[in-house]
Amino acid sequence: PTILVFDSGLGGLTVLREVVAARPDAHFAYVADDAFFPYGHHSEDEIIARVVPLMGELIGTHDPDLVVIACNTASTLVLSHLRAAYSVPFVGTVPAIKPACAQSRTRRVSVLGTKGTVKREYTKALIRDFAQGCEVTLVGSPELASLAEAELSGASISDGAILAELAPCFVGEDATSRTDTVVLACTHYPLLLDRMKRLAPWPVDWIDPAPAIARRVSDLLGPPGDGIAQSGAEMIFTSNRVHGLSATLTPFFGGRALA
Ligand code: DGN
Repeated sequence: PTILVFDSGLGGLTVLREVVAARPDAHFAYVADDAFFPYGHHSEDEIIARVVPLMGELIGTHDPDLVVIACNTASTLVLSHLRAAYSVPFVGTVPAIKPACAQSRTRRVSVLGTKGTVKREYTKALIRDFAQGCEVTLVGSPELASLAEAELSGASISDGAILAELAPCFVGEDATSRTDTVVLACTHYPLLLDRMKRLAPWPVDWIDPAPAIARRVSDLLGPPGDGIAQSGAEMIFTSNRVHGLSATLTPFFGGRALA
């Protein structure tokens, strides 16, 4: 099968690596719409007008059996439009509020996403339906996705710049009532997870939805067919920049060179 994984930038690679691990029988095309990055800075109308026709072109080019929208900023807005327009199955990436609230002991959860994601009606509905009595703090980060891209491209990002984006997630003083779970509601953020763990004022559980997305993709595809040769090829496409992509991306695939 062919799986198309789509994000505004390179954050969706944190989803791609899980899906690749779950489905080594599949062929992957990863598309970063970096000409329009960061999506978090665009209006809802602009994102819909950008992504819906672009997806039509990508489906025409790659003929995928399934599409993963590896971007919360887009998924919380365009999934319903995409499903109405195209018959291929879509798996979205949306804030993991339900599992976070189910596991929080202090009943205090923060959702760290782009400014777009945290103000979406979709996100508010997830809180209404799944907060299960938890207090949920929405933190819209203006810069963290761009900082993650910069770090991935080899720039040095200061601790202070990361901490400034992260600090509003940490609410409360006392260990029995303060934030104990942070939802990574932007696919770029796991790229900075090691640094965020070090900078956090106290330890919390970080919820990365990528493994759950990979399971969902695998369920939808069904068991690998006997006759399918392992392709393992990942093709990376971007709409704007010319990357030194292969060097940047090699660590995502266990050092395997990219096709
Ligand atoms: N990676 C995207 C997300 O999950 O929301 C957003 C990145 C961006 O465009 N700011």
